[in-house]
Amino acid sequence: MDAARSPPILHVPDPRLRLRARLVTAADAEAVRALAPRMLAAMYAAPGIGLAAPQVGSDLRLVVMDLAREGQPPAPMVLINPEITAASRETAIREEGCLSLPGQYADVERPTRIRARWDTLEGAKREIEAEGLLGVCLQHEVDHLNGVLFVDHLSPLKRNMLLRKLAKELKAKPRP
Ligand code: K1U
Ligand code: ZN
Repeated sequence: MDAARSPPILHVPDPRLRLRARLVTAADAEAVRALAPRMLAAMYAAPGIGLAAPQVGSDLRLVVMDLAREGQPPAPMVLINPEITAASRETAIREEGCLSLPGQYADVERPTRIRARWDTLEGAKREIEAEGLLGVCLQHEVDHLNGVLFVDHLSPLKRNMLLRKLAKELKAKPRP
């Protein structure tokens, strides 16, 4: 898929980022097959390691990710109806970014280990235990499907500082 044809990524405060996405059903199969490669193209072009459908204005519970390290072959993942089914009581703090809040980063506290399940494009069921960047990215993307942004995990003071900084930067440098 040509990155030039990838959909634009919505930025905060676009209200579509705050909507709860709906479950993908069999009737959505064609839409998902069309959207997933376009989302991957948008994610690679950004660049990022994940992208959720609401970030491109879709209401589907659909996520793409690629956590391959630099120099490694691409490892695109398409996750349909992903769910976090268990989370550790233990938490860890890790820096996060978000393609809908470009240039903004903050330390976020989340469960260290999770179990997640989803359906694949081929209709198979996947279930994994994840920690580290994979665990954080899965939690971040499932949050997007529920209208939650990483800033919602910060104190009101930190969140408002970051949102004000973003608004100032986006005003100074509007998208072409
Ligand atoms: O969902 C998103 O907004 C994508 C986001 C995913 C994410 C990053 C870090 C922690 C949790 C979730 C990003 O991809 S931000 C950009 C980024 O992390 C990155 C960009 C280029 C190279 C490596 C990482
Ligand atoms: Zn994000």
